[in-house]
Amino acid sequence: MKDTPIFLRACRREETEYTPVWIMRQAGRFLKEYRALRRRYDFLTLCKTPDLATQVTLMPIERLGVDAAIIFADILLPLEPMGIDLEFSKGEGPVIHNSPSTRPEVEALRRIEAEEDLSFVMEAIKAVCRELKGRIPLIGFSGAPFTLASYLLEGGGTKNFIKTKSLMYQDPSCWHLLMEKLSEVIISYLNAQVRAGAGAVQVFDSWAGALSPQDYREFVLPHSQKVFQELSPDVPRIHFATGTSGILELMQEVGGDVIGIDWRIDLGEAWERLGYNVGIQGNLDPVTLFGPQERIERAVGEILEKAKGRPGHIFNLGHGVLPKTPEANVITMVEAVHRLSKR
Ligand code: 1CP
Repeated sequence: MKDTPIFLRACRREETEYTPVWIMRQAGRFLKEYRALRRRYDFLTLCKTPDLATQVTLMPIERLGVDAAIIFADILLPLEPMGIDLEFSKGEGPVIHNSPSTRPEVEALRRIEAEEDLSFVMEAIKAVCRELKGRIPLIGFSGAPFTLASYLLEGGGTKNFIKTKSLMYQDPSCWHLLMEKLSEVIISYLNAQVRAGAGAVQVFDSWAGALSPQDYREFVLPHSQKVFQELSPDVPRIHFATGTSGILELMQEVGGDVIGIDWRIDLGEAWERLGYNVGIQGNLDPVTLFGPQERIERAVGEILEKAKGRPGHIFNLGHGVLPKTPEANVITMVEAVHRLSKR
């Protein structure tokens, strides 16, 4: 089908005229216009006001020339209706003030109804889709159970995952209860986004690479697998994590039409390990975008060469675009992907 946007065709491993590209965190963070809006509104207000979230989602589309939009939201939003007190302090990271640490506290977490409890996200998705008119698709997203559990238990970002892993090791039944509750929330949240119009979904298990393969298999795989099994098969599903060289095949066992990788692994080798019956997304180091421009073009060319023009490659950064990245360099990258991959 010629009319299906190129990003969706690539997710289904169909031949495309060129390799599609979008970038993680393209809506927020680094755009001048976004930062101007952020001076007037705090982050949660932007997320919870559909008009504003719509505006931010659309900001990078024309300007960067990317092949997909991603809804402006955050992986932590579903935690609030579960009963979590969430704060984004002064552009720093997220902070949670009432992290559960006992079984009764885990039991007390609410099972949410995404369509109602996160209606502002669904309204923004509908509004964005009306504006995009099917020209390019909108990606919906959620955190994966492990990555959400880590924020929940640690109260924010973490280096060593001590509270998270301690719960796994010391009270596995409570860990599994928490993961089961989060999985249910994620399934409800993602399927509501698809009903609202999202044309693809990405599950971010950003920190899964912090686990040994054994722990991933025992404590994470069954829950993430359930999420993928229950996700609407009507749209492509991207499964993303970083630092995945030790768990790549396990991630594939979990599910996803496309596996997202970071720059610490060679894209050609990763795809060979996965096999070519799954798509691959990645994997430029975000710091490359600080320049120089010749190096950006060269690095783009090298990644495209590793993908060898096989159907199913979606170009992206290996992780989110960094806050002070020069906009011109992002445009250089997008143009280079389109030009160098032209078939
Ligand atoms: O393009 C976009 O901006 C899309 C919206 C988006 C997405 C997909 C945001 C907006 N956040 C996310 C996902 C997200 N949030 C992830 C998974 C992706 C990844 O691994 O990069 C994670 C781990 C978070 C948690 C989070 N929210 C952090 C990371 C903290 C840490 O531990 O490193 C931060 C800084 C936020 C706040 C946030 N979310 C989004 C933006 C634009 C911001 C910055 C807020 C601001 O403007 O101050």
